Amino acid sequence: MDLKIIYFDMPFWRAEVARLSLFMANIDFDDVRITGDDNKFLKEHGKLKDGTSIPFRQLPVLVIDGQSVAQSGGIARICGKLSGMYPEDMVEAGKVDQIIDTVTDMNVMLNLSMRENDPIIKKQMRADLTNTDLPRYFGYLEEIIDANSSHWFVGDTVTVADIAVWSFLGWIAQGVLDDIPPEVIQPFVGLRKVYNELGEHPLVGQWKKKTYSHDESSSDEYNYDIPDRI
Ligand SMILES: N[C@@H](CCC(=O)N[C@@H](CS)C(=O)NCC(=O)O)C(=O)O
Repeated sequence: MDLKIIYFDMPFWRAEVARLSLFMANIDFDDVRITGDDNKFLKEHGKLKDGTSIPFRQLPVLVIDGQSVAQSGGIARICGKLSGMYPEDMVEAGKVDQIIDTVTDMNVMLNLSMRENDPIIKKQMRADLTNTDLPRYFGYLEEIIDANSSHWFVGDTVTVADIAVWSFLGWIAQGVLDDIPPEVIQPFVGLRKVYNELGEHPLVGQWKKKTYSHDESSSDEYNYDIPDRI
């Protein structure tokens, strides 16, 4: 099977959930990282310069044997099935989906503030995220972990749900989002355990070493490393 994951050159959860699950399962894939120029082209034409279809003109896109599939959730499910990190049981699978969709919801909340140009409104949005929205969602996620008998989100092994949360938390924990302090995660012991246990997996370490920026001073909201532990 020929697999290609197309995304920007950054370790954002939408792509990482696919890239890392395949990497951890030792499944070969082409890790295509496009430039700003490629992005302009795909916005205009709905495809890359090599003809690869980008259905909604957004990324990530997974290309399987020449067929493009868009949308982070669907891509996570396919990569999870390929890598053995997505349950076969319908209910367990739904429990993984609900986590991925919640990461999407949190991402969308953050996006609103990222698109805000007025600095005062943006600061207020970030304060609301820090004081209310993120802790509320982190609390719901924590309740789900607490209700499971293992310390993972679903079942007793790592699923793509854990990878999505790990990657999303890493983005927050790196402190690259102005006015969202990494400390917002600190009260959530169960979430930190998922993060730290997964981050200590040797294959995750290998993946980070191979692909993450190691510029500690970077304050780019998109180009960042993530901490080993939180
Ligand atoms: N609904 C899509 C959203 C994907 C998305 O927002 N991708 C962003 C990058 S993280 C993107 O392509 N942004 C460029 C744009 O929309 O112009 C999904 O779930 O994958």
